Amino acid sequence: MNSVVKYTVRDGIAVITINNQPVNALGFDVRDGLINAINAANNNGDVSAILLRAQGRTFPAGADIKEFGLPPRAPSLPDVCNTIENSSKPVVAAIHGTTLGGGFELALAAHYRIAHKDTKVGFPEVNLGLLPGAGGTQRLPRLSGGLPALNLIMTGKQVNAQFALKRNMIDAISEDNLLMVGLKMALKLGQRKTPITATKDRRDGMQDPVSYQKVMRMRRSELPDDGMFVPGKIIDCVEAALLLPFESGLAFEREMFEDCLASEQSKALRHVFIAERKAAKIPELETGTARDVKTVGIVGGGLMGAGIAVVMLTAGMTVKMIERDQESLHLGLSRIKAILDGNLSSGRITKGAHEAQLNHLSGTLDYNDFADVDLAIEAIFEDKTAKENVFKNLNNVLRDDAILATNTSYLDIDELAQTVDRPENVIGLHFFSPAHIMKLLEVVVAGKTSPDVVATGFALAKSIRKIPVRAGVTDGFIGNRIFKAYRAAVEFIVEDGASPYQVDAAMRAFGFKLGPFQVFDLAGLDIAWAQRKRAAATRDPKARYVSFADKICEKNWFGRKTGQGYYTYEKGVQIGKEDPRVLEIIVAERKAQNIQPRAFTDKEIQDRVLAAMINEGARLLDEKIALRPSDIDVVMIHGYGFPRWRGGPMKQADIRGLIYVQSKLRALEKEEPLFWKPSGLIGDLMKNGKGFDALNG
Ligand code: 3H9
Repeated sequence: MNSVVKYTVRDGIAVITINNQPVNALGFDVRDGLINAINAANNNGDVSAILLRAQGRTFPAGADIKEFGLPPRAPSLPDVCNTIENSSKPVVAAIHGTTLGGGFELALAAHYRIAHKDTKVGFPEVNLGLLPGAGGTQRLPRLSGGLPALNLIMTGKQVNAQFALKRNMIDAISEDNLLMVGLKMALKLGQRKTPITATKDRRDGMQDPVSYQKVMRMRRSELPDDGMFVPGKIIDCVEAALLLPFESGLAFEREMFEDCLASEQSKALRHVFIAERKAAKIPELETGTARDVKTVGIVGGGLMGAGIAVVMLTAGMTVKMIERDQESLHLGLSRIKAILDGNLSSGRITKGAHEAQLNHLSGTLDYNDFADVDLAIEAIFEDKTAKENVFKNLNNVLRDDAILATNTSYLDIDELAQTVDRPENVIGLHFFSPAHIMKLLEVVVAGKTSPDVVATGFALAKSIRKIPVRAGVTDGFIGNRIFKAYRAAVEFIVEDGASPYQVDAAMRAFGFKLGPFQVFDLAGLDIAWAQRKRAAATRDPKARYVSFADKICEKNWFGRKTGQGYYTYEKGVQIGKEDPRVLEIIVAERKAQNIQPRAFTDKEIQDRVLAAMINEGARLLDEKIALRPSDIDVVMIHGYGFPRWRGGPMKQADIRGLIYVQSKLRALEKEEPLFWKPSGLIGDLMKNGKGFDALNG
């Protein structure tokens, strides 16, 4: 039919094969080819039935995300699904891989669905701020019932073939040769005298409308108040499947889909989907070759070291952990074991995997035992001299091709690399705590890091299922530099008149799960205090310094771990209570600085925070610390709780418009010139009529 849809006739069966690698996304060519192929089969007197299948690793994983936002091109996906459903000859969909979104909708429109035993099906549209828009919300409830359909569409989860069969989402499972089994079924259906009921006319799943409506009501009242736009629309569509004739339900779904597609939330979520994948594309991959990493040495058995060890063990690697004394080693190994035991008892891993992971773990007090590791990661406390000593020890024992990684959050990796003979083997692998849960990995490329070592960092990230982002060397890399600007902005706001509790509430209303002062309490106020003290000697005297945080620390109020920080924490309770004594300290500091408190609206707080993050992001781009704006978004979403549906700070800049951001910064610059001075990059982009998106490539 065309280069991505193949049409052949075999024993009276029209075999239509989609071949649009890597995931057979349903772009224009595929849709066009499919319509032509179905029509050709219907017009061919020798064809009794149609087999719809795909080549490569999966049946289509959905509509082509990259086409969203471009002018629509007919035929649309709903047209293709309707053509399949209205085919005069039965269509068997033989599905495999990850049959998702529009791909699953194609299958639902067919007259019979047979899945390879390893198939996963699902509707991940919700993760893109969308809903299934090619009949999925109307056809699935007709087959499997309201609740299973709603669960699948609302959660975006993938379910396996066995589950799908039980819920009537598919009709059969093929153990192996899917093509042959599919052909056999097509032949059988082609010989039937009576036509098969099309999905649109089926009611198998809709036998209990009263309880079904109850479920709908329940679901609506259970909707989380998290600012997400699409879940309510999904409920409306599934409800329409119950209440309306098929054609009207389909029209309603289309309207809802268009609303979602045009929403800022969906634009932001689609941006993040693409950004996450783009982040793995870095220049070093063009020349670098990844080295094999099978054995990993970890220096330090604290929370971070233990989390990293779990990540490596989970990916099937051998882990050696070194500590400075027997007691610390025992503690480190016990931490790892506790996490692995938790994974076993929660069913995340099997007994066999748990046993294998423990067998792959060992501890030592002797650096000589690291002679065979492919990669050593230091994860000790943040102290330059201590880390340099670790590197010197590693330098003495590691193989020439072994990689030395540091998990430092702030220290200068170029300086650290000078302590070893082979600086080209030195890299930063900045995990986020807890390392076995957080998805982000900043891969920090120092001045002399070789492309092979960078390529290894990215390959490693893939095998341990992390999202890697390339960063250059600077104090705090990408994430902590922006977080520092975030901290400064909210401290200024509080010193100028807002309470930490108002700031927290405003940022939660923006979409963060925790406000910044809650995060400070969680991380420990003493850590930032120590950093402030270290930086005191080199701080620009013209820079504004907010002192209430120091005053709180001077009382030994270090946050959650001490039961008192900006909030008071009762034993065993995670959520802190507001504390008037904290407000008194802030009021006293304002007086001492001669600051007349003023009122802030929540929007003003959000705008200032965003302006600070965007400006710091622009500086990072200017300094070439970050490769592209979308990388910054990925870091802030996966490492710092920036709401995914807002797309990240740099996407927010584009959504708000650079003129708006620039004018905010200009106004704020009058208050505090050093901090708020707009990055030159913002002006340059504006001059060329561009947004940050133009730099994403
Ligand atoms: C939809 O269907 C709407 C309809 O209901 C209604 C329409 C009217 N489009 O993730 P990977 C690319 S909405 C375009 O690294 P994995 C991806 O960018 C859609 N491209 O592989 C990457 O490209 P590159 C609903 C896509 O094995 C490459 O494929 N469906 C699409 O880790 C490999 O991807 C979804 O939301 C796409 N739909 O995971 C499914 N999908 O190499 C989204 C992938 O240039 N996709 N690409 O960077 C996924 O969840 C995963 O990609 C999948 C494979 C599980 C399929």
